[in-house]
Amino acid sequence: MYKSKHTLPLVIIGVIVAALTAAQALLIDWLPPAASEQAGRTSTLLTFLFWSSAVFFVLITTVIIYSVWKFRAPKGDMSDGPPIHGNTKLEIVWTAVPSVLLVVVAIYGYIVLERNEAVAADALKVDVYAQQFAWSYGYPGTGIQTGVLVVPQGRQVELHVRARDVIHNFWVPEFGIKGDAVPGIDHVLWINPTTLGTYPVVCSELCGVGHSVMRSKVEVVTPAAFQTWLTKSKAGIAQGTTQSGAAATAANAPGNVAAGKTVFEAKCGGCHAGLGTEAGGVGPQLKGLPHTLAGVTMQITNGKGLMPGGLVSGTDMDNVAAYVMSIN
Ligand code: HEC
Ligand SMILES: [Cu+2]
Repeated sequence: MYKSKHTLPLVIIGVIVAALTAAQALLIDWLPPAASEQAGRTSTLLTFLFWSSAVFFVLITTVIIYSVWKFRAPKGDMSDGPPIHGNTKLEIVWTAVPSVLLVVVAIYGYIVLERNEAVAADALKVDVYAQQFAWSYGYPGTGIQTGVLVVPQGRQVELHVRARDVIHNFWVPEFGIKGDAVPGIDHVLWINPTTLGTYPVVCSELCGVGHSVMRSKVEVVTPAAFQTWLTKSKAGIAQGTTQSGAAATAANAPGNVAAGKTVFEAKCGGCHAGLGTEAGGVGPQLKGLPHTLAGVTMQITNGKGLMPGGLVSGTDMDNVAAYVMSIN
């Protein structure tokens, strides 16, 4: 019934805008592959939101482009346009359609949130500590403190995110989850890892001069590998505290440079570039500085300036100090 001279140009413009929009939508990898149940749900929701927005974007842009071109004022025309007083039918349509869409989005969003935050009875609790400019993780009841988050595949992880200084934000893009780390608040996030692999942990809240290097890693391993890792780490701690030199393996004996390099990568690499051998990080290049073992140990224990103290202790401390001495 609205077949008019406007139809054909509108359709042509619409097809062009739709093609450009679809090309952008489809050619760019907007999201990393989902590695958790939560990420699967959130990306489906995002895809739904994206395509709903794309449809309206195409409709509205098409009408705007056509109107700007077709109904522009002729040169020299300084008069007002013809007075138009509302259009009830149109107004009902543009109120009703977005209202329905908003209700749909609200319900869908609620369902996703509810499922993403469903707590499993056997959830693994892990403490996440954010500080300028490093992440560290603790496994309650085990004494394990690490610079890399290790979690088992297929079991829910309950992360208790806390900040030691200013506000940070814990974000693993592949998990589809992020959450603020706020001083004084225990912010709980739930993740059900589905895919084995190593993913980046990113701070996504501007937290100071080292914000962009505040990164760490999360490793999703098989449940069996996780058990092995737990047992090994616990044994390492026992050896570290009891100083039972005889039982210490070469890999975690005090002053082991190779083990220290691993510690350095996890705890110090965010600020000291190139594993301490390069300039350009928040912290200075360590290679080539006239260090003494006592000085290095003191620096790590107490911190200085922007470098926080207490990042490592025990065997890790001996090893990382040995590593720093080795690159002198
Ligand atoms: C949050 C960023 C950050 C982290 C993490 C960090 N450092 Fe530093 N580091 C610094 C800064 C900044 C300095 C310079 C401090 C100053 O002199 O004001 C520094 C200085 C040092 C120095 C002294 C260099 C000199 O001038 O002699 C050593 C040694 C050192 N860091 C080792 C480490 C080790 C080992 C770790 C890991 C346990 C580590 N740092 C973690 C930022 C960091
Ligand atoms: Cu941060």
